[in-house]
Amino acid sequence: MKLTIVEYPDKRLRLKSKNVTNFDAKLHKLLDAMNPIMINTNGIGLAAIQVNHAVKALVLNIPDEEGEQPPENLLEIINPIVTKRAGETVYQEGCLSVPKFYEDIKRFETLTLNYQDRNGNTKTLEADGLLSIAIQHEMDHLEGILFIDKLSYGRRKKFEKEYKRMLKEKKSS
Ligand code: QAP
Ligand code: CO
Repeated sequence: MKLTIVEYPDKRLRLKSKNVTNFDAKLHKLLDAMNPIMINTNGIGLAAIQVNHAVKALVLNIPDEEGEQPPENLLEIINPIVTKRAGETVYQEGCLSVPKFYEDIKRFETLTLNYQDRNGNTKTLEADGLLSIAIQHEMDHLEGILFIDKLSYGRRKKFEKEYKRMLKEKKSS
């Protein structure tokens, strides 16, 4: 399956993703294709909507202490629901769909999540640290929300100006 990353300001990023109902070969193919594109583009998390599939599927691979992302650390999350959230944390986030921009975003510090794996088995996960932040970022994608939507008016304006300039330079090069 050939996938490409959908980039801001593409309107497809605003679609609301639908629940996965069939845990079939088609879903497995999508997940199997999302993992390498995330790794090869230096990502730590990717939602299916970012590769033009509006379904509630995420892949995550948080780098270990050596900064490595071995395949056994891959986390596939389908149909997530947050059941608990607590605390507050700020982290400089980026997004594969908003290349080259990083901004401080406030998130919950810890979460408890119910989700399904690729075979439809129900799972529970308690997350903190970067995993918790990444899950919240990716779950926002399922609602059509980007991290830049959480910026103050002033910082959003500054982002739009810089991003437009970058797109222009990209076009002319
Ligand atoms: C979401 O983001 C995230 O601009 C995943 O040029 C972000 O993988 C979760 C990336 C922060 C937790 C904390 C961004 C790669 C990757 C770029 C990513 C870029 C190349 C972003
Ligand atoms: Co993102």
